Amino acid sequence: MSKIRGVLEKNSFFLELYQLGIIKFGDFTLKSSLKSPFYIDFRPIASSPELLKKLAKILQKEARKKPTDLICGVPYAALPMATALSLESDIPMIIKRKENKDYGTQRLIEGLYDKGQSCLLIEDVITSGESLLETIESLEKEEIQVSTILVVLDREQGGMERLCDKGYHIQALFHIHEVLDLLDEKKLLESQTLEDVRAFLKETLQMQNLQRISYEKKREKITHPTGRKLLDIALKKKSNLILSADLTKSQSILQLASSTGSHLCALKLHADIIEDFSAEFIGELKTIAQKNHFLLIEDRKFGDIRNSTALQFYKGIFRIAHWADMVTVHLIAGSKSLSAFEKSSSGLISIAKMSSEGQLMDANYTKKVLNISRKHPQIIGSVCQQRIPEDLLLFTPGVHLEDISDGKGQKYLTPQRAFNEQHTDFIIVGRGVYQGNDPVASAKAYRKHSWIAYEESLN
Ligand code: S5P
Repeated sequence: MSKIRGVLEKNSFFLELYQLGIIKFGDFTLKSSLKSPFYIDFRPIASSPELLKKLAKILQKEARKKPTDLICGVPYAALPMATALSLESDIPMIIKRKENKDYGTQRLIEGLYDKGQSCLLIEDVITSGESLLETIESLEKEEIQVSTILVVLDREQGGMERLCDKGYHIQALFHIHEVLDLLDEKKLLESQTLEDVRAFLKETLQMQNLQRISYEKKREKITHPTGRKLLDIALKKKSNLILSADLTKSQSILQLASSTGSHLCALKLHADIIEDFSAEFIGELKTIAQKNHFLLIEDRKFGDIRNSTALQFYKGIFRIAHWADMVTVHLIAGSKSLSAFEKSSSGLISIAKMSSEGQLMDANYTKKVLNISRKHPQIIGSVCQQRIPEDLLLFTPGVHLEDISDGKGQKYLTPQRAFNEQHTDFIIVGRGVYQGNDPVASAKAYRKHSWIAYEESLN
């Protein structure tokens, strides 16, 4: 209910912005010299304290999700927005100069800050992301770390993807296609104008290859046989659901696996939480997996030096190497530690950014993990909270049909958001399935919603 209220509030806020004249339709030439049938200009918001306050409140809701030391706005249009957010949140602001002055301190960043502090960056509109990158460069020169970027409106012309590819955590409050749908619903646009703008957006997307790619196309980019097998299963079963069977008794896991198996493309275990783990249990689980056509993932999150990792993978009571089709790995010990897996046919899933509140993987770390993952022949994809390069499979945990939190630091998003905003390939769902009264019905619902979300995200 509160989610619906949130959407309605956001929509009515946008309509007020629209009345202020922030979007104009006609023939325009953008900063990049690209011709465009619409133009967005947020500067008039500075003349409306009321709307600025409302925007600050919406931004604050998002900003609260991740602590930050500083706030900065990309000059100039985002300056009043950053100021309003600073007043709303009590977080100090710094100012990026557009031009360096040739007198006084010659600083590009004004205000009080310390090296190593984190900064939330605000941008009004993103097109190519060029202005954002300029501001980021100045901040990083001062050793200020950009923790999150909040954009008010995404023109959907490649900027978000560019920043994501560079490993930054970026989020937009509004996307132009949603805005067009809203204006259409309120009958505020002529149908010809709508058609022209939609055609323009589609064309620029195609030009830049920004639409998410289908599983069939993805299959051509993934070289590891396990990655391909997973995609084949997804296509055959029309399922991109990975069930996280975080139960502690082997019988409960076997029961869950056989009752929900026909809806899954993979089942994920934490072997070390199973109180009565045994080779027989794994044998039975393997049989269920083969019968129901799904793969097994061990979510071990390996992260030690090569020698210990190899022992943890091959030895001990779990003997993971003998049954796991895929395992999760942290790259914290460096890429050489991955040679522990070189003789195995298991696919590796790297952890590039976690879904828990306050997690410590910053943009730079994520960027390095993704770079290593792209080059490593055994890494089939990554766990991350944002779009990643399309030659990797994206696995998204922290998915729930409701946009909620578990009250223990897990941040959830819906399948729709995971597929449309992050272009995920597979969702990982645990409690959303096994904790309800009817896990089979839940697995069915997640499978259905996620497949629809995947198909929608192709358009
Ligand atoms: O960042 C992460 C990475 C993983 S693999 N966040 C996660 O939640 N996970 C795992 O996904 C987590 O260990 C758990 O097994 C599952 C999510 O479970 P849920 O019950 O919150 O859906």
